[in-house]
Amino acid sequence: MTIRTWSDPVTPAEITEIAALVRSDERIGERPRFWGIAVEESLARALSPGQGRPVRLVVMNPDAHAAWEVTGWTSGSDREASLSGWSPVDAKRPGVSSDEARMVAVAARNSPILKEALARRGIHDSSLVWVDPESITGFEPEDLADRRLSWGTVWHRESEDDNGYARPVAGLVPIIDLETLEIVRLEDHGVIPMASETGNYRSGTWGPDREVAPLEIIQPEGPGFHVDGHSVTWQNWSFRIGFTHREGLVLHDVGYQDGETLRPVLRRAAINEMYVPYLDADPTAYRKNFFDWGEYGAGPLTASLELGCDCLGEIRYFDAHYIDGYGDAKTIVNGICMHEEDDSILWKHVNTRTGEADVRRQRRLVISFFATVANYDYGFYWSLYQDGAIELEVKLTGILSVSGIEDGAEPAYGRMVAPHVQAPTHQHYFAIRMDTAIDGPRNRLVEVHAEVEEDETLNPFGNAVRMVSTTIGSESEAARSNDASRAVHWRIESTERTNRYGDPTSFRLVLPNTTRLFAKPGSVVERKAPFIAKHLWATAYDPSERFIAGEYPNQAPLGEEGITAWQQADRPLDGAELVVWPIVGVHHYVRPEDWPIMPLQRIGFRMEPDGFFDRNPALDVPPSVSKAHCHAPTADARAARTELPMAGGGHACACH
Ligand SMILES: [Cu+2]
Repeated sequence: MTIRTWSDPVTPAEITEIAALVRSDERIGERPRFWGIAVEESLARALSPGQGRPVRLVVMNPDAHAAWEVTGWTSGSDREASLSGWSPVDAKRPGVSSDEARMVAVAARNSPILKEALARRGIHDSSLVWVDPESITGFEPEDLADRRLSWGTVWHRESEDDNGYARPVAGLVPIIDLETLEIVRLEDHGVIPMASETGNYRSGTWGPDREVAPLEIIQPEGPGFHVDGHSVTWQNWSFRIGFTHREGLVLHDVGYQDGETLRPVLRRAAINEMYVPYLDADPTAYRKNFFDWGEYGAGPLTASLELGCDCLGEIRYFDAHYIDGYGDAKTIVNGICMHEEDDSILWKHVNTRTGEADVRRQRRLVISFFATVANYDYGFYWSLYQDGAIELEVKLTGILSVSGIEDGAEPAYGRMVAPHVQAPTHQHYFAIRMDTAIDGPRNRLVEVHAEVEEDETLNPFGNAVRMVSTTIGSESEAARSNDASRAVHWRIESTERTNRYGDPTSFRLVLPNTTRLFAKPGSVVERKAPFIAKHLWATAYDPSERFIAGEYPNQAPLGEEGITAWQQADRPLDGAELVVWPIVGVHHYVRPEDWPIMPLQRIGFRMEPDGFFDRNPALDVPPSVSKAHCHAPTADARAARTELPMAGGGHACACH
């Protein structure tokens, strides 16, 4: 049996024993709400497997307008479970659990004033109405600003199994007190006709399914990875899988076995925050700007892949656990998926003189999870490659967050997707946190760009171009912008190890050159998430600086916490325990084809060894051997296939 290590996800037994201790304290009142238990990693790192672990969670007493951050220790080989501290937290600011959201939704749709407003729109069965409580940060009405609040988007379904996000009830905005579950205000901006076309997307709605040929991925000898508890090795890579309430999947201690040496690359990597602002002044849309991780939490939003597996082949799943809003341990069966994928060509050359072809197919190990954030579905796929590269791919799908629109009107800040339905332009920003450990804990961030050689004696033909490297010396310089036209990229260097050319060993960080924020200075969107203005941030590691928008961004004072506040310390970064924060963003100018369900969009980034190795580290990948031949077989070839010898040295086919 594998003994739990410090980085393993919090277990149901740990959640249960800690929640029991919290419940025995009378200050939490009759109907406490819980949020966000996770292991305190900075304290846990020094522990031995099997020891009790430090944890932190939030508990709220909605009747007393009070909340606490509770710390404690789970039981283990060395201790009984215990609580160690109760620190008051501003009761407005803890994230909203799915259970709290459901309480609000039920209370709202049973509210007489909402029913009355629905009746004005011809909706008399409120059981078919959904009210989604949305975070209100920055838009709290002044006279209600000390309450824990939410505002609601309102949706109508034609039947129980209708797409719940296809028929917006336009013009209606309830403001809801999350503690008392009352609608404290109801804005009605006027009746607009409902969507007149179905938004259903399930098989058969729009005609019969097309035919597709079967496709199977078979690994007859099983997968190429080895798993021990939450520790994984694959090819030369090793890492441990973690999972937190706030971030979902976490990768710990990612290292690369280079001969006899296990060389560290990343100490920790996770999606730290997601920010989604809508860029439309419509009264039901302008408040839409969400910190989906800090205001809700990726952990509980993680989809069980039992409900619909999105991986193909030999898959290893990991369950994930979280505390629900009532303080009970919940398990997401198959929350994390890990599998190997064929990924086209690793390297190839044909010697045209001799006709010899050398080709190696690329393989990657993919560790992924999907979070369903109300209407949207986000997949997060970390890939490790045989050439030492690490990639994050974010996959966006699900249902657009739409608004109603008047007859004959044209959407000024969006696109029409169905009759009486428009989808506002919006953005999705993903803030990734990586605690780097390139060949050890001390690293350096270097920005690289291309520049023409201005010295004419050195550049007589005008074509000489330098790559200019600039060390980012301290945090005041560590808010960086991309510029693809100057080939901007970054290097994360070891300050302790050099390669055979005397250069620091390093990894290159390549980020997509995406749009940034357009909202005006001083706007809520601009002040709430200042980190989206740049593509890359860096800080010196501090265990208390965990989340880019701050510990509790829900109803927080705008822009006062998080990375822009931390960086004012201007700590030196050269040789620091470096934390880098790439911000990748999608500017989503919607297409009609994104409706009624959105085909996958992708965004992500790549880290690749850059002087980390002395040469291509994947020269030892053998030619692939496949039983299946990849050319479209002619009838003759099909007949002859059984007689075709495998070419010497395994010259199996590799198409691309
Ligand atoms: Cu979008």
